[in-house]
Amino acid sequence: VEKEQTLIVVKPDGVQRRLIGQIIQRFEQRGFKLVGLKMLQVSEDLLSQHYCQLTSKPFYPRLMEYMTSGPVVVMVWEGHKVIQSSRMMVGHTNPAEAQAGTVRGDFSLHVSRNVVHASDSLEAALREIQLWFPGKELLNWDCIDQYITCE
Ligand code: DAT
Ligand code: MG
Repeated sequence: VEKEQTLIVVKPDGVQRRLIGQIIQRFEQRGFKLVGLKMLQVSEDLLSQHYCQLTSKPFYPRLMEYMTSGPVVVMVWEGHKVIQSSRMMVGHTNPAEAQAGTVRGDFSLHVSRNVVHASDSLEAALREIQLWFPGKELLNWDCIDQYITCE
């Protein structure tokens, strides 16, 4: 059974717009397994570590402001090729270029309010999961249909 995991964050605009349920539904429907979930007001410290590769970008201050403007919902999803698949499900960083059928392509218009985060590589996923879910917060549970979705 494939144990690949990725970090998905419903950003403050997604929470404000009551999109949490629809986003979770897409990942459940696809067949992925939820192994961690929490709602929090993210600290600037955690966020600066999360976006450490972007600190020199001109949009970085606005990104920090946006991401700390309200609560977020952060999740870890597990399953076969979940990192690549969830990037496809989330869509292009800029919603104007995101395909219909993706979260960003269906729910957003502008890159500075793009509803959701998804880890972009195995290294990023490992790093981000460790950052947002330190210790032993993730659950290891058996899903009865995992022979369908994970092998
Ligand atoms: P992604 O979220 O698709 O992985 P990223 O890691 O390059 O994209 O950037 C992280 C976030 O920063 C992105 O979701 C929205 C914001 N961002 C990226 N490029 C931007 C830009 N040109 N203007 C404003 N915000 C931007
Ligand atoms: Mg990214």
